[in-house]
Amino acid sequence: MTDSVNKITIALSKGRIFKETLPLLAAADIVPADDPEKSRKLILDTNHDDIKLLIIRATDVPTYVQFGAADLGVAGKDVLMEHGGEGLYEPLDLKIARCKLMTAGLVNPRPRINGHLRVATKFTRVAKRYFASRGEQVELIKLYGSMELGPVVGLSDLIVDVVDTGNTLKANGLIPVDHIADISSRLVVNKASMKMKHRRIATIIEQVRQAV
Ligand code: PRT
Ligand code: MG
Repeated sequence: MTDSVNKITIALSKGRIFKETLPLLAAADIVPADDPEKSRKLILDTNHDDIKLLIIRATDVPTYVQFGAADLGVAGKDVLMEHGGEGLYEPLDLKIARCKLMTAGLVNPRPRINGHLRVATKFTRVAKRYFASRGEQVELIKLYGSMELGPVVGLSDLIVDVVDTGNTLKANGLIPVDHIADISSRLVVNKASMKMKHRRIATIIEQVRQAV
């Protein structure tokens, strides 16, 4: 930890989060030396010797920040809700990568079924909480992607997934049913880093806040 105390590591995922976070980081004078879509590097240098970016899977960002492998990170609220947020501060809504967390199925209202509805999703914790809060018993099926296929092939009655334009649902014959939450990406901070590196992190948060 001694040599890392003056360094700042920021965890980001490729794709929409990276693209939409770039201008916000630039406002804090943090500019990556490589484009993660072109480079195979998982650790990117920046214009500051002591600031590095980690390029990881979107769902892994809260884990890296929770355990202090990254001081800061950017993650979707969907991913944070599923992770639970232990060990993290969430000081800033970046208002990027907006979408909605929804249930969807072949029909709306939902089918009446004898017994439990089957729900396929990668958001099993969120789904469990959501249906429990409505007093509904469901059987959860964990998937890692392409959830839209679930109801089409009879794997499940419903899915829980993030929806933006709704085109993916439509293209697969699905209809949005319940709105669970509005989603945007959040800046997250490791709790120990916030204490140990307070001045630098507070400055970054403030500069990014002004750019949002
Ligand atoms: O791709 P990977 O498995 O590594 O992870 P990921 O899919 O979680 O990462 P990524 O980069 O695709 O998404 C990162 C974050 O962006 C998510 O955690 C959300 O907070 C946010 N976001 C915003 C979205 C979308 N919009 C979105 N449309 N994440 C995913 N999608 C997908 C959705 O799952 C569905 O398959 O796009 C499809 C729906 O889009 P529409 O426009 O057809 O409705
Ligand atoms: Mg994706």
